[in-house]
Amino acid sequence: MVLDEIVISKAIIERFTEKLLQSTDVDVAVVGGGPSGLVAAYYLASSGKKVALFERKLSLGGGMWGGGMMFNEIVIQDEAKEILDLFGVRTREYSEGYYTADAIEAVTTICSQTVRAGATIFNCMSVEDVMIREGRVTGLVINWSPVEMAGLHVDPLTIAAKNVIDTTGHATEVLKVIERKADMQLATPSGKLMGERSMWADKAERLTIENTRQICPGVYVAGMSANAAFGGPRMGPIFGGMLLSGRKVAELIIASS
Ligand code: 48H
Repeated sequence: MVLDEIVISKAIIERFTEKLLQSTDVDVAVVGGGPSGLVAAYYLASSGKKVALFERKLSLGGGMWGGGMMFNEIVIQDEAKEILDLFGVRTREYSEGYYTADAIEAVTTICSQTVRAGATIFNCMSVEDVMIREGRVTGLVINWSPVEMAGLHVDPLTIAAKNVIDTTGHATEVLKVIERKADMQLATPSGKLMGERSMWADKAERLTIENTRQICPGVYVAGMSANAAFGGPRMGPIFGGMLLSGRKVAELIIASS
């Protein structure tokens, strides 16, 4: 067989365009491909929702690759073990209620299962704005991350989404845009972004689940972003809360539709 570079190019362009066109109108748009976003996308796609996930970086996985301080092992607690079991990520008990998993196995396995469940993942794409109609967020404004990084003046494209999930981690990027540009109250005690507090693993892990909810019409918040939005503390390198939060936000969206 003689390989033809033009066939290769056309295959990529056509197949990618198919994915992008199919994602111009989705049930759920997930912003951020860290553990909470990936898990949310997995459960939503598994339940039959049309899901697109946008990740700024080339690689998915967010803060999970590096475990704690680049020691690439993660810790999860008892309650989250069933989620890693479901994905097929192997765990080892460290002491009662604490389990470890290889960070690389966790990221790659969760990512692969999420794509196979039917979620469409766009890497190297950043969400820079939202679309609002009649007091509800109805879509996202997206652009290539290298455009953002180079500061190029290139206009973005837009996709429609019945629900948006901010799983952008510490940065709460979608919520920051909403706070800056829209006259919208967030469902926090102050109506504004509260900001993340200092490390307290036990409290933070519980609050991550509690703070996983709809935060304004059309937008849910999950993962680290939920704690940063509601003024909760950080938890350090324990990832059970992120997995449980991803599952909870998916359940909330499934129950509401
Ligand atoms: C597209 C974006 C945008 C944007 C950001 O940080 P993450 O891993 O998020 P979580 O909440 O799933 O997990 C948090 C965890 O990794 C962590 O940091 C912990 C447990 N910290 C504890 C502590 O004490 O420090 O992933 C968020 C992802 C990243 O990959 C970003 O690149 C991406 O979102 N992202 N993608 N458009 N505007 N903003």
